Amino acid sequence: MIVRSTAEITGTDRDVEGQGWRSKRIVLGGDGVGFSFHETTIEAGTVHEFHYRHHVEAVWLIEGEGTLTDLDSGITYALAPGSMYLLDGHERHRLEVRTEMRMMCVFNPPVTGQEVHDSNGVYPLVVAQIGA
Ligand code: 9YT
Repeated sequence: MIVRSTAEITGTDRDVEGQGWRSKRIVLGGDGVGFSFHETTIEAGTVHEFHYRHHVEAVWLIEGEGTLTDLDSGITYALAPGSMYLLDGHERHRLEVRTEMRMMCVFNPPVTGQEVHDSNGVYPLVVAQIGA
């Protein structure tokens, strides 16, 4: 059994920051359980495009509101606490974050923590600040 707290992860190499987002990788590939588990927070007023070419991801939104656009289909969804989206088709997607979002994310196969975001199929792009 593995027991961890976010306090143990904060400020370590499992606590990763990008432009407008921060992610605490709670479970990683090295834990050997077939998925990774992350707490991601994304700043209010930012817009992000993500594409996980080789991973399936489920995201459960705990706090914050905004919109999600499936860039493959063009469909836009409102997101609020309790929303879940599952990228079961490696969809390119855009997140527009109206109020700071806190979300729990599961990846299969697991993120190892060594990914460079422009390789390995993980492509987060900060597109803009809303209103900038
Ligand atoms: C919102 C989202 O897709 N989060 C993914 C995890 C995060 N980008 C990370 O841990 O690198």
